Amino acid sequence: MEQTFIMIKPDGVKRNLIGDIVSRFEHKGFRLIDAKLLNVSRETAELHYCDLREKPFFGELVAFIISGPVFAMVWEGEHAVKNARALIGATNPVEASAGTIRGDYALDVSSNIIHGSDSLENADREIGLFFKGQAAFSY
Ligand code: RTP
Repeated sequence: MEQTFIMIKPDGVKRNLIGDIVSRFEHKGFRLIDAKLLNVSRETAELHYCDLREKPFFGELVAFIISGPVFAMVWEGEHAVKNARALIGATNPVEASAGTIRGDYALDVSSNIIHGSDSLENADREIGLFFKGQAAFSY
């Protein structure tokens, strides 16, 4: 059974979308393993997005992630990484299908509501970064 790391970004928290997004993951069949509301430090944001540090938008992305609280979660299920990415939709909301989270709630790539791990390796790394190791709950 896979686990994936999901984070509602500051725009999603400010727009009161936590309940709807959690509900979508529950209805899909995922199990919630851990969750918390937190302010991300600059150091953690830079580590989280370390693969993108050469991109021209890296500074803007880090500034955005630390601009307000995020809601970090660990969800478990079959093919959790790919199934979660399907619920989330394409990175650029212009390309995200209606019915996906980004397709329904976002207009612009720089404020796209939610992050989901893009591989099992990154899921493990991100869970470790935000939850200091494997999330605790299992049921
Ligand atoms: P995420 O990591 O947030 O789940 O997004 P992703 O895998 O779908 O996309 P990725 O390529 O990893 O990009 C991470 C985040 O960077 C922002 N971005 N801005 N201004 C731009 O052209 C641009 N491109 C990407 C997005 O917020 C994206 O989610």
